[in-house]
Amino acid sequence: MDFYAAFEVGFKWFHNNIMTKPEFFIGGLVFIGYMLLRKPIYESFAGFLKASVGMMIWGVGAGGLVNTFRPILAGLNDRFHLNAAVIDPYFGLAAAQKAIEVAGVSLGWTMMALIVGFFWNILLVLLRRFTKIRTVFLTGHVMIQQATTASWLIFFAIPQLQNTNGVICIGLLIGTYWAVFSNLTVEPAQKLTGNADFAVGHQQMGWVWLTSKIAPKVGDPEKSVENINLPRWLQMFNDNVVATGTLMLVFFGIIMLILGEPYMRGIDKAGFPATLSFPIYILSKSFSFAVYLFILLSGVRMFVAELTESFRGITDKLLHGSLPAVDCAVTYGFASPNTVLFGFVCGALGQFTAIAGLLVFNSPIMIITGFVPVFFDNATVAVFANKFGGRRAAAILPFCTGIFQVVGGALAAWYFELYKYGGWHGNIDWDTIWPIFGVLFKNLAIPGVVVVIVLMLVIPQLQYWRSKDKEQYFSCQYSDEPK
Ligand code: ASC
Repeated sequence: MDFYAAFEVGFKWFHNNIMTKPEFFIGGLVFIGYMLLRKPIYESFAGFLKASVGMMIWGVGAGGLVNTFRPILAGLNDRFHLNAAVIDPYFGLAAAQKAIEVAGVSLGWTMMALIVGFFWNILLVLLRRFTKIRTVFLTGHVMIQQATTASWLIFFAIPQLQNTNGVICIGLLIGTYWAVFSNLTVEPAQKLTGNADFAVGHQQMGWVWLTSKIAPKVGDPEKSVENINLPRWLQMFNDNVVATGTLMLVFFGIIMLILGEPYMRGIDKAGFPATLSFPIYILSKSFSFAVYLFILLSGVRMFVAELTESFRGITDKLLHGSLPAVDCAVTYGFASPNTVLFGFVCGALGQFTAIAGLLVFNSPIMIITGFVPVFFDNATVAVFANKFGGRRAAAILPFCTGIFQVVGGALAAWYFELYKYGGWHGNIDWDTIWPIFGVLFKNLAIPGVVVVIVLMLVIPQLQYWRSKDKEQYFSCQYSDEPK
């Protein structure tokens, strides 16, 4: 066998066994990271195992969500010609993966794009004297969701990029977003936490920055949410399971009631036997959402813990002095639980108002609230809004965010055709910034991608140019005194 034939066999094997099995791909990465950190082989193996098993558990949760709810969403479409999409990154991930598969592209490409993006982010930090970028995005599960949605935007908008060139394009694009937008959160995050030395690496980074700029104009930081006594019953929503179970009971309960018992019996013969009554069926279906989300989150926690440690090891070694950009939930430790709940409630009100608007105006796309954006985006916006503009900002800004999530999510699900698979990556940056990028890709093709990357890279230059103290910019130490 000559070299090329051997290479081809090797590549095919890698493609079929690793790239299309993300659990082993991520597990393998963790293993390599630990080996680079000179951990003993048995620890590296344990890391490989936990990351792989964590991703497999995650897969069980994600599959359960999609399989349970797709028939109900399909029912809405079938009976009322309403195209319903859940705005949630896990539904969005499942929808984008399905669309990519249907387009005939291997899901392994999205994992490759993720790796390209990660190393591009590191390179941008290594060159920070020129790029002015100080942060490495480390939130693994979010990176998977974002790399997958970005892949679909590119494959959808520019079909000639459904190949390795596309993978590089997507990698550069998503890596630039990770680097530039997490870099935007340095100052607000450092002010919030009293220089705890991390930035936000999540799904609402553009919005965190915007909030820190708008909030002082909306309210007074002295009048904080902390001083309000929220009713005790609201505090039950602090619990993920309670919040999700209730939300889904309301949403899917209404949908199933509208579809009606005979219809549900028709489409779900196995799950709805003749002996089971309709109310109990509704209760059990709605609660199974909370079950799958619970499974999914425990899987996520397991593999993210490994991934973060192995990634962080790599970056610590390579990039001393840069900040890690981590999950938005870390910021909640620097605010009162009141603020988090406040954001969730105001954001949910915003979302419900916008959904009512879609109904009133006969929108061809129906949006179903997903737990992750309505809770985590709005809680994060509230935490920063409260810090820089007090309770007025913490009420108004999440409410507006909720409206943008629904309207932007509906437009995006429609334009990028993911309503066909019942979901859209409904976090706020992905309801606003990314759909605009996607429209540019669709209309300008490859030059559109170049324009977006270049424009993003200009942002840190402007930040640096506008900062008064250039040394402070690179030391990342900010006083939290309001201006
Ligand atoms: C997300 C997502 C999650 C949550 C979690 C919040 O966007 O995919 O699982 O938010 O990261 O801590």
